[in-house]
Amino acid sequence: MNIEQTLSIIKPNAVKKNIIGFIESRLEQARFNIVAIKMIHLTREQAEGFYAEHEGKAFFDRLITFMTSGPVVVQVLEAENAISRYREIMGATDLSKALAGTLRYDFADNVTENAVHGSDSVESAEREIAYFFANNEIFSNY
Ligand code: RTP
Ligand code: MG
Repeated sequence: MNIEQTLSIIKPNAVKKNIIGFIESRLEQARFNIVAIKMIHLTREQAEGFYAEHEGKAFFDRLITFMTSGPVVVQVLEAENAISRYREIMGATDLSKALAGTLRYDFADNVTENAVHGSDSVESAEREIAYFFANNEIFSNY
């Protein structure tokens, strides 16, 4: 079994829509275990550090302004093949390309305000989880 952990963020637009529980319910139905969770309002510095790979891109400022516009839920999901499976459930970054039944199809407002984040590789998952959580805040089942 390839058990992985991935970092998930419920972004400010989804928190404002009052659908945190709805998203968590879908994730639990899909057999993800929530093994760490907190709500935070990111500072600009925190958001810029988290999205450092996108610095210099045309959408960077818009992304940082959005991600600091309200509180987010950051969490660690654990499951078999969690990284790719969670990205499938999120759907495409661009709302117009997201498949029906995905979280972004249902809850994204546009390409920037796309409701959820998920790590895109084992390396980024490790970096992103450590960015928000200490080891003793993660309650792995394995
Ligand atoms: P994420 O990192 O948030 O899970 O999303 P992703 O991998 O699907 O997309 P990525 O390319 O990493 O982009 C990070 C976030 O930047 C915003 N974005 N805006 N053209 C645009 O205006 C644009 N492109 C990306 C989105 O919020 C995206 O999730
Ligand atoms: Mg990404």
